[in-house]
Amino acid sequence: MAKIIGESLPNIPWQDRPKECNAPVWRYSENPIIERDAIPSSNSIFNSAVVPFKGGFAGVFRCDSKSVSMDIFAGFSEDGINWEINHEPIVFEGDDEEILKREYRYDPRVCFIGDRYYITWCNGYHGPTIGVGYTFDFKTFYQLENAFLPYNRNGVLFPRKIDGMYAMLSRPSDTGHTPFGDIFYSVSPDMEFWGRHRHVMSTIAGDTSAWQSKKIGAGAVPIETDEGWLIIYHGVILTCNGFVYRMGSAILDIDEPWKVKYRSKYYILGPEKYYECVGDVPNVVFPCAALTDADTGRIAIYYGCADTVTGLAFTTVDELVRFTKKHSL
Ligand code: BMA
Repeated sequence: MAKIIGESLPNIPWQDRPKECNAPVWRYSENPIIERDAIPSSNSIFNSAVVPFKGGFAGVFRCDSKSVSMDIFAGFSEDGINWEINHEPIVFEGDDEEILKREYRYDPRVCFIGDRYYITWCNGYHGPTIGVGYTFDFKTFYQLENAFLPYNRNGVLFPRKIDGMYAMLSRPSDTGHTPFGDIFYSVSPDMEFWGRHRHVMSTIAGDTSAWQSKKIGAGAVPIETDEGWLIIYHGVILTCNGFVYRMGSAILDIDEPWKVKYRSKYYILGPEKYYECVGDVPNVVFPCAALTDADTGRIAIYYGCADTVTGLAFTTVDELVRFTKKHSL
């Protein structure tokens, strides 16, 4: 039995796997949990991240407005399923006006480290790069330096220091919709200066695992397990009708996370349901967060659906580790 190394979360949202389902990840029966118009200004609410907070849950949500401006909003929930999202976007405080200038912000991740909740997101600064900020209470937010030069997306922090350094996965990209992309690992002593960049994993050429043949990007904050860091990421194939986004899993070495121990050849969730296949951008499932309960091994995955609504899906550490090892490339 694989084990999560982390906190217990007895109130993690949960549903047992339906009897007829033999997939490694199964959807919440009432998906989507957040509709596109959950706040008055929103066109869509999707690629978003949540964490346990004060006995309930808090999160940072990507809400695109009715002018289709991309921004990030704080939200709160008692059960992780029913969310109250603020009607105004996050306003960051910080030391440097240059960094606080807002172009656009999207695809947030939230990671608790030490005494605070760090937020990373795709931040417009003469092209997309990785914005970094933090909060203690989801009311006041502080913005730090961008982690990297543009162009970069999918910056995802590890939930603890590794070898004395903060650590982050990211995906160097381009100004547009990036028809390429591999995952890299970088470290920082202070959350400001990032370096010692290491290649983690590339796309898979040919038809061995074609769902991840075009580009890949880290999704949820890595889950520490006794087998290594379990990561849930997205993989993309280019079809005659454009990109299709699916969810995959891999296990990274615990001390040297740029070393991939196992990586599933098969996707763990793909766009199949109506709300995943039809929306502003069809055929997208895009994971940005996972809640975990170390006592039961339960994992609840939050993912964007068709760039329009937010879905919830479940698995267990044992199931996902077993699947990833059994079908490893
Ligand atoms: C990526 C990002 C995501 C989005 C996805 C599918 O490049 O922009 O925010 O969900 O494309 O459109």
